[in-house]
Amino acid sequence: MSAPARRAITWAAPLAAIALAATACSSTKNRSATTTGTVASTIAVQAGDKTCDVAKTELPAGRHTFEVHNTGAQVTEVYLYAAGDRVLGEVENVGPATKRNLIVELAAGSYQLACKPGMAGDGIRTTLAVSGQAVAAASTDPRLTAAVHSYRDYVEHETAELVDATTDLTAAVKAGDVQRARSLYPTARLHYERIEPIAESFGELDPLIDMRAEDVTAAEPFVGFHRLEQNLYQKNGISKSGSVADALLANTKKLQGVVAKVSITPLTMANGSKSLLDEVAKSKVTGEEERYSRIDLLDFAGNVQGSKYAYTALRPVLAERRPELVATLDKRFSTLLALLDSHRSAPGQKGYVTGSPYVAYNALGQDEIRALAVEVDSISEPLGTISSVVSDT
Ligand SMILES: [Cu+2]
Repeated sequence: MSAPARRAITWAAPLAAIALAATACSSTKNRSATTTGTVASTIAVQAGDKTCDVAKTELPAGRHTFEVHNTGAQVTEVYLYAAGDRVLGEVENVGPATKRNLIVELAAGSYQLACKPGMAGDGIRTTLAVSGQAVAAASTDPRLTAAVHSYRDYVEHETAELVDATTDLTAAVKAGDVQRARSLYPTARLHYERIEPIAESFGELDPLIDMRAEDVTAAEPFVGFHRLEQNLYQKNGISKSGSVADALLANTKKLQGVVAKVSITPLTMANGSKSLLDEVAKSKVTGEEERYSRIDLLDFAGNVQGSKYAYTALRPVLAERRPELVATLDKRFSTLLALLDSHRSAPGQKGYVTGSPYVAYNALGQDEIRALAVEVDSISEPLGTISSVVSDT
C-alpha cells in the first residue's frame, strides 16, 4: 500500500530536490480498475510557475495524453491523481520550455491533475471529470499482447502464492504459535509486495490488506497484515488475532478473484511500476512499512522484483524502439539488485530477522539507506519514459 500523503516524511537527504509532499495515497481507495480505452486524445497542459492550465477538463473514458509544456522558469512535474491522491501517472523533471507526455488510461470518475512548479508541495490542482465506458482495445503489436499475458500470469501466480502463505500464517496465528507465525509472515508479505505495481486496481482490498496504523479512522479500524505484524512483533500477543487473520485470508482470496478479471495493459504495467518505485524511493525507504517486524528490505525487494518483471515483459518491444533505454534500465536494475544482495542475512548472522533473507531495517546505517534510496530513485526516472514508448500500439 502506498504511504498516505498526510504522513510526515522524515527522509530528506539526498532527495531534497524531489518533491516529498503528497507522494501517494491515503486509505480512501475506492477506484476500480482502469480500462483500456479506444478513445485517445491529446490535452494540452500549460504548466507555469503559478499556473496550470488544462485545455479540457471533461473527458470520455479511455486513453489520454496530457501534453505538458513547462511555460515557467522552474523545473516542474505533473501528477494525475485518482481519489485519495492515488498516483495514476506522473512526469517529473520537466525543464523550462520543454514538453513531456503524461499518458494514462482513465475510467469514469473524478480525478485531479496537479502541476508542481519547483517539484514541491501539493501542486496547483484541476479536477477532471471522466465519463462513459471505454472498450478494451486489442494491441496490434503481438509482442505487447504477449507482454501483458506474461505479466498477468506472474500476477496470478504471485496472488496464488499469497493466498497459500496467508493460509499457513492464519493457521499459525490461530494455533497461538508466535514463533511459527513470525517465520511465515515475511513470505506472505513478499508475494503481496510483488504485485503492488497494480495495487491501484485492487480497490478497497489494498487498504484492507496493507493499511498502516495511521490510516485508521472511525470508519476503518486497523486490519490486515500490519495489524497482525503489530500483534506478532510489538505486542507479542496473538491470542485475540484469529479474527484479524481470518479476515485477511478472506481478503487475499477475494483479491484472487479481482486479479483474475483486472484489466492489465502495457500502460498500466509501466505507470504502476514507475509510481511504485517512486514511492519506494520517497517514503517506503524511511522504514514506514514494516515498523514492527523490520523486514522493510524484503518489501523493498518485492516491489523491485515486481516492477522488474513488468519491465522485463515489455523489454522486447522496448529493445527495438528504444535500445538506449533498455541499456540504462538493465544496468540500473542489476546495480540495485546487487546492492540489495549485499544486505542479505541468514540465521545466526548480524541483523537476521526470522523468515527474511535480508537484514533488519534497523541494522542498516543512514548511508546504506541513502544509497538504496538513490539507486531506486535512479530507476524511477527512466522507468517513467516506458509509458510513452509502449503507448504506440
Ligand atoms: Cu505494501
